[in-house]
Amino acid sequence: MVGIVGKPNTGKSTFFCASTLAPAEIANYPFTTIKPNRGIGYIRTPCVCKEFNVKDNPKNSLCLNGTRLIPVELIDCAGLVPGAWQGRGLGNQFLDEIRKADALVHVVDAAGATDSEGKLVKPGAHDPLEDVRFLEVEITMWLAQILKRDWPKLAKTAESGTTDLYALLEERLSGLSIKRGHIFEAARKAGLNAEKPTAWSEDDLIKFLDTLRRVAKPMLIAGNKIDLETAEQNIERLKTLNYQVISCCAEAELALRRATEKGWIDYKPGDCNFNTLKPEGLTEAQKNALQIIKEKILQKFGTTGVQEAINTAYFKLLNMIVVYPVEDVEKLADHKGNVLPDAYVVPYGTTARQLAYIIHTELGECFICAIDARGKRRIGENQVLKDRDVISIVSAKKRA
Ligand SMILES: Nc1nc2c(ncn2[C@@H]2O[C@H](COP(=O)(O)OP(=O)(O)O)[C@@H](O)[C@H]2O)c(=O)[nH]1
Ligand SMILES: [Mg+2]
Repeated sequence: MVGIVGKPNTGKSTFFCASTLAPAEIANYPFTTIKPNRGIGYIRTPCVCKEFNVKDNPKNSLCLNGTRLIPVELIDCAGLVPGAWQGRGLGNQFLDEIRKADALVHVVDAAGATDSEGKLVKPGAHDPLEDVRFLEVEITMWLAQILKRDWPKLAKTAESGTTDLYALLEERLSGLSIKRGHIFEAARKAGLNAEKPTAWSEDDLIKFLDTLRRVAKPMLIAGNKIDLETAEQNIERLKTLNYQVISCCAEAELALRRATEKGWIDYKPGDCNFNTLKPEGLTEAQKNALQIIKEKILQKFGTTGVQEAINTAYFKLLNMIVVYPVEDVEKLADHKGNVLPDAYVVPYGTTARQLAYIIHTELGECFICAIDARGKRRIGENQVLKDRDVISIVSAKKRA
C-alpha cells in the first residue's frame, strides 16, 4: 500500500480523490473506497494484448484500448504538523496510517503557498524544502521513540547470543511494515556493526533509524500546485534533494477525471492529452477550464503528474513488475476462456513458484513447472519473472 503524506493543505485529498475516481468502465467492478481515506487507485502499464494481438477480457483489472489499469491500495494520511511524533495535531493518527504504508508519496505545496502548519500564505512565501526535511525528521523521531526506551536492553540481548539484532528489531518493529531485509540493509548502509549494538552511540542509533526510514518507507515528492507561478523554481530546487520529484497538478487531474466521468472528454489517467467529446453540451466556462488545463498543464508538463507519481511509487520505489498468469498458453486464457484475465503486481525477484503461491497456495504446493507464453518455453521454479511476462503454471492435481 502507498501512503499519501504531507502537511495540511498541500493537496493530498485532492490527489487521493483524483487517483481513486474510477474510470467509468470500471463502475461494475467491485472496487470501491474501503474507508473514507483508503481507496483503490490504479497503476498504468501498456497491456500485452497489443503485442499478442488478442482481444482481452480483463477480470481483476481494466484494459482501455491497450492500456492496463491495475488496482492498488492508497491511503490518504492525516496532515502532519511539526511535533507529530510527540502526539501534536493528528500525529498519532498519521503515524498509525504510515505504519501500513510500504512507500510514501509526499505531496508538497511546491508553490510555497502554505506555511509549515498548512495555513495559507502568499505564494512563494514558504520554502517547500523545509517541508521535506521536516517530514523526514518526524518519521525518524517516531521510530526513535518506539525503540529508545528498550534499546539498551535490546542491544544487550542481541550480544548475548541466542537472538540476533535483526530478529529482535524485526519483532519490535512488526506492525510498521518493516521487514528483516529492510533492517539488514539499513544497518549495512549506515555502516554500523550489528554484532556490537551496545557500542552504538545515540547518534549512531538515530543514523540507523534515519537510514531505516529511507529503506523501509521509500518516498517520492509530488511537487503539487504547478499551476501556480511560484512552483516551477521550487520544483528545480526540490530536485536537489535526492528524491524523485514529479511535477503535479492534483486539481487538474481531478477535473479531468470528473469531466471523463460525465462523458465530456476522452481521457485515460496519465494521458498527455484529451479530446472533447461533446463541445456543444459544455458551457463557455467549462470549455475554458478544460482548455487551460490542456495548455498550462498537459502541453507544458506532459501530464498532470498524478498517475506518474503512483506509477513511480510502485515501479521505482517498490520495484514492482506486472505479470499476467494464464491457464492456457495458446489462447492466453483462463479455464472460462477469458483472455489475459488477470494482471498481478509483484515485487521484482518473484520466482515462478512464488507466483504460483501468490495465485493459490495449492498451486504453489503442487507446482511442476511454468510456461512462458512468449517463447512457449518451460521455466523452472526458481526462474525470476520479468515485467510483462505472461505465465502459465503447470501443477500436479492434489489427491483428495
Ligand atoms: N492551485 C492548486 N491548488 C490545489 C491543487 N491541488 C489542491 N489544491 C487546493 O489546495 C487546497 C487543499 O487541498 P486538499 O486536497 O484538501 O489538501 P490536504 O489538506 O493536503 O488534503 C484546496 O483548496 C485545493 O483545491 C493544485 O494542483 N493546484
Ligand atoms: Mg486532506
